[in-house]
Amino acid sequence: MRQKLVAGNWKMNGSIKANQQLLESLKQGITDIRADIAVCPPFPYLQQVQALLQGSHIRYGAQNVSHEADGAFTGEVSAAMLVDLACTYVLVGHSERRALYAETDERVAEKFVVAQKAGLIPVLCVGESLHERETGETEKIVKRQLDAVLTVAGVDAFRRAVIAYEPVWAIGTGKTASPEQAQAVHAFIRQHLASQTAGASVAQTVQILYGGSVKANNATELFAMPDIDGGLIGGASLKADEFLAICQAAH
Ligand code: G2H
Repeated sequence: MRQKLVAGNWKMNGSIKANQQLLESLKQGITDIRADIAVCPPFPYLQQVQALLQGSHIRYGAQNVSHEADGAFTGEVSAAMLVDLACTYVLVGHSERRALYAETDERVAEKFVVAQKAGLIPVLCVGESLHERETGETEKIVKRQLDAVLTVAGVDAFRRAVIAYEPVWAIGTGKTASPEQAQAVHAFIRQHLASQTAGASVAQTVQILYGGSVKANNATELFAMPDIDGGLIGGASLKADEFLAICQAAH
C-alpha cells in the first residue's frame, strides 16, 4: 500500500499576505488528513513558507531548479540553495517549463540528477499534448520522457523520486483526464519501470501523482484508481478549503 501525496503547485501566484492566510488555514485543517501534504511556492517565498511550516507535517518544495551547481548563471537557483532552505521536493520538467522555457528531456534529466544528488526528492512531471493524445502517441511520449531520466539515473533512482503524470491538455483548462484515462497511463508508467532490469520493486513503490485540473469534485474518483497515489494540484491549491478537500480525498 503506497502512501498518498497531495502537492500544491502554486505556480507564479501568491504574496506574503496571501501565503500566510493560506498556510494558517492549511495547518488548522490538516489534523485528520492521512496523506502526505506539500506545497511548492515561488522561490522568493520559500523562506516564509519554511518559517510558517515550522513544526507542521506539511512539507514544501520548489517548482524548478538549475541543472548547474553554482557560478555565473544569472537568475538561476541551485539545488544546494533549496536544501539550505530545507526543501523536501522540487518539481522537474513541469510541462510549462518544457513548453514555455524550452526544457528538453535531457535538461530535465540533468535537473532530476542534480536535485537528487543534493538530497531533494525530484517530482518528475511527464505528459502528452492534446495532439499527441489524439494521434495515439501518449505512451510513446511518456516513455521518451521517462527514458531520458532512466538513461542517466537508472531505475533505482525512482526509489527517491516521485512521478507526476500531467496530460498537457488537462492543465489549467478545466478538462480533467477521466479516472480510467489517467489510470491507464499510470499503469503504463509502472509497467515501463518494471520492464527495466531490477525495476520490478521500484515500479511498485514509486508514488505516481495525477495532475491537471484536479478539484475537490473529481479528486475522490481519481485517487480511488489503483495506480494513482495522489495529485499535483495547481489552481485548486491556492484556495485552502478546496485544497483541504482534495487532501481529504486522498486516503
Ligand atoms: C498542472 C496542475 C499543477 P492545474 O499544471 O501542476 O495545474 O491543477 O491548475 O491544472
